[in-house]
Amino acid sequence: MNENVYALFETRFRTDRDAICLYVPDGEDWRYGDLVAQVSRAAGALVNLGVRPGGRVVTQTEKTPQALALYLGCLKVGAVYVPLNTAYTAVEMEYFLSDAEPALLVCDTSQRVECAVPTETLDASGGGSFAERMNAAHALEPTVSRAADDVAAIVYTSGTTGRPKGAMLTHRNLESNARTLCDAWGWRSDDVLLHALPIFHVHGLFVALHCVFLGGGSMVFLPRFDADAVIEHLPSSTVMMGVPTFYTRLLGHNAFTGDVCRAMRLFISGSAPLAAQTFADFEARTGHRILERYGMSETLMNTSNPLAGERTGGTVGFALPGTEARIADGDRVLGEGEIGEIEVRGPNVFKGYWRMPDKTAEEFRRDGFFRTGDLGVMDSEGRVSIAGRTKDLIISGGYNVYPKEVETLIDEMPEVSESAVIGVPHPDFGEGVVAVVVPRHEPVDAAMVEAALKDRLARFKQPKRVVCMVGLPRNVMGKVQKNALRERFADLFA
Ligand code: MLC
Ligand code: AMP
Repeated sequence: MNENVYALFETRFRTDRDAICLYVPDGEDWRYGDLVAQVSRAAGALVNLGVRPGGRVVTQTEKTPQALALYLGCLKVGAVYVPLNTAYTAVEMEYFLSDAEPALLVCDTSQRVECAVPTETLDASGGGSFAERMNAAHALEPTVSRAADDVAAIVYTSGTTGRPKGAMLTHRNLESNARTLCDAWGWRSDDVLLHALPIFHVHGLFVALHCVFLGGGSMVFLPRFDADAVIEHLPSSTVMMGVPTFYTRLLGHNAFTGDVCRAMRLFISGSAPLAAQTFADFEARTGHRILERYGMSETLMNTSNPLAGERTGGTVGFALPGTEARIADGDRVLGEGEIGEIEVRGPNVFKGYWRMPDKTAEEFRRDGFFRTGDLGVMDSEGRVSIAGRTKDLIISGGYNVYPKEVETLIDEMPEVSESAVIGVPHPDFGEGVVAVVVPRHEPVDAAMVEAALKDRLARFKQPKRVVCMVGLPRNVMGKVQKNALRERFADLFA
């Protein structure tokens, strides 16, 4: 049996050929028949370019229907899809390309760099050399056979120490989570998903798209989150998924009213903590209780508040069916009400880190549970609340920023003696990146840090504020006390 997850999607697409799949504002809508045809052409183009089953295809492209066809085309030919944030600089890309050793890179023309990897372009307009190759290619059939355990995608997540790690997600991971979420969120064939997330992270790519691919319905395919555009399309949508920043930005708009949400049945939030106040304000404004769920690149979705039943602000709900969740402290599994690390096990949990067997082994317990690095607590009914992180990580607007990566670059500045990068409350991004810098002699300002990081670090990772101190607070072991810094600078963005 072919366990390629695209084979499953394709069966559905073919039965719904005439139904609209993508509503594309300022562009042509795509029916499922169009999608199938374009995916088969993308697959043909990939094979013509020498992509073989198991070969990696790295993409750094804007969000277009053609980019979607490229993603599914990779699945169809049995290749491994490796999506990357469009904000990454050429310097950051170099690492990903050397680590993934792809057979092909597809990027925006403006981001094309000299490199040894065969490169094609796909632009925001849907044009570019890859689009031309798609048009010229013969449709490739049938979908290449894959086993459930074969890798379908590698999603890079940064390490708290060292270089980013590629999480290998299998066809089974993608399929099982898609089925679980369709079921848990009551996906309907008449649902219209308002899709405003980027498609280079698991939230916008797998969680959002796969519900539509498997469960049916259509999506309004917005190139990015823009509050005005979202408000314009909400009245014709039934479901939206977003990071908390989407919801705080909508609440900041007078035009965002209960009436605008009249056709909506479900708002889902994840990727970062949804403030209890946002949950309450949203309900007061619209009558909708946002459904919060919890996941990560390595595990896809782990827990969710219920569709029917009590959705509680400040919690991420129950382990999804098929997924086990527990709270642990080292080898000890903790009881209700005790705070510890969240560990998960199930068909949603990834296969391991690409070419990093040691790192993989470190993150798994002997009984197969994966250590998430998130702190949580479980109540007597099994409802999980996130209580913090064991990993030194900042989540800004749903994007992860690893302080270590930023500190390393700041510490290389000749003017800097040492630095500590922290996240503090930010009204728009949830957490804002702050660099606390100890200068060698003269004060160091934001412009100097910005100049040093400009070409080396994606913009969203760069500090939004730089403050100078004569020394960093340390404990008796000599470790920088980031908690003290976070407290001291808690009001920086207030
Ligand atoms: C953009 N900027 C950010 C930022 N996004 N800075 C910090 N954090 C962010 N998230 C910067 C830009 O570089 C720019 O800087 C300025 O802010 C404005 O840029 P913009 O392009 O106008 O921003 P905008 O398009 O409004 O983007 C904000 C956003 C976007 C929140 C809409 O970041 C977004 O779509 N986030 C979603 C992330 C996501 O999908 N996460 C899922 C991960 S998967 P300047 O200085 O140049 O002006 C995961 C697992 C799970 O976590 O459970 O889901
Ligand atoms: P990523 O590595 O980009 O997939 O980010 C995964 C991380 O996002 C998790 O380990 C959590 O720290 C965080 N996260 C995801 N969903 C939630 C949520 N609902 N509440 C709090 N944190 C979340």
